[in-house]
Amino acid sequence: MIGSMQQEWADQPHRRTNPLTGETILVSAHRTKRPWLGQVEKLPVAELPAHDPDCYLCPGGKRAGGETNPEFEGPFVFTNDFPALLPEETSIGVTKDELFHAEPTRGTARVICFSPRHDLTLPELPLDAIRKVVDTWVEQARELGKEYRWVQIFENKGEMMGCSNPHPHCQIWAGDALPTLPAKEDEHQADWYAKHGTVLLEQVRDRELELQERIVVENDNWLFLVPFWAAWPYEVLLLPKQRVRRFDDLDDAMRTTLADILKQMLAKYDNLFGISFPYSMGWHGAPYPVDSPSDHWLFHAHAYPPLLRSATVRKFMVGYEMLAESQRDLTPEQAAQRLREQPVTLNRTGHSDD
Ligand code: H2U
Ligand code: ZN
Repeated sequence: MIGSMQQEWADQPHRRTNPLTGETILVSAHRTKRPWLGQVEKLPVAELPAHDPDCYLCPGGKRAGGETNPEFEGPFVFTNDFPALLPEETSIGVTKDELFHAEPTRGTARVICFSPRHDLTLPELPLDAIRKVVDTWVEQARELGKEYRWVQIFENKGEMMGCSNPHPHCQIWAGDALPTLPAKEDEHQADWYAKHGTVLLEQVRDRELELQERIVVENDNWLFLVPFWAAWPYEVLLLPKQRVRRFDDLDDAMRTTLADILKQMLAKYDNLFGISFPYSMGWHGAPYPVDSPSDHWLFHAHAYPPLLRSATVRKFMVGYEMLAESQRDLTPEQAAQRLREQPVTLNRTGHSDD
């Protein structure tokens, strides 16, 4: 019985399979006792001004593309000045080469500044401001989903995750192709649906609600859990309690409760090591167009933080991970417990909310 395996899992190496991707990870929790003489990360700079005149994401900021940002008051969306995808048709055709396959692709990229405040991350914003960010995600997904098959909304937070600017923001890359990871998730969810007639992630959610071993925080409409198959130490998965396929399906109540649970989960992250917690977080829903087959899909978000043991000790996905498969030291159950113990409001001081 899975519910009683916690101790064995913590003591003995084993492998777990991610049903969304088919990938397997190695769990070897007994290794956390080993001595550490490795890299110590520098702590992120704590104090930021509410407005930075040199910031290209602040109201009135000058961007690399030559434009000046308006004096925005809520979330502000603009087309990325260095987009990885371009909307124009290209002259590239599909190569008829089995060994060197290439194909054209179209798309666009945007940036969303969460708010005019240079210094307030998502969990530090008031609830109504986070709700506006949620509304912006929904609007953007809807709009771009009319033209593109996949709309990837994601946030890189913190220098450790390659974030270029501390002004809280996220990115959208939308394109006509279904990228590798969502394509795997689509395939595995479709296979599950064909085999069982149920929705894979709804089954996971219901089991987790029964077991209460890996759930971190929940409210009326949502829950955050550390997935059974998590690869990153404090990786979490957000699932809805209702049948939601994509951003488009979120009603008024679900948007408000989404803002609320995000604020709580991200505050827990910050509280864990007493810093503004770095991560990459992003949203996955059924591919567009909205009328494509999506009964097998459940909307969700993944967050992948790089930290392992403290504000300064990070997990490297190197060596075995690059050459064999992902490996983790802490069990997902231990990670869930540590996150569960954290308060849902920020402990960190030093920011005024005015
Ligand atoms: P990241 O910090 O997650 O890299 O996001 C910042 C994005 O902002 C990045 O994709 C874009 C970069 O291309 N950007 C602009 O569009 N205009 C600018 O003036 C600078 C940065
Ligand atoms: Zn700024």
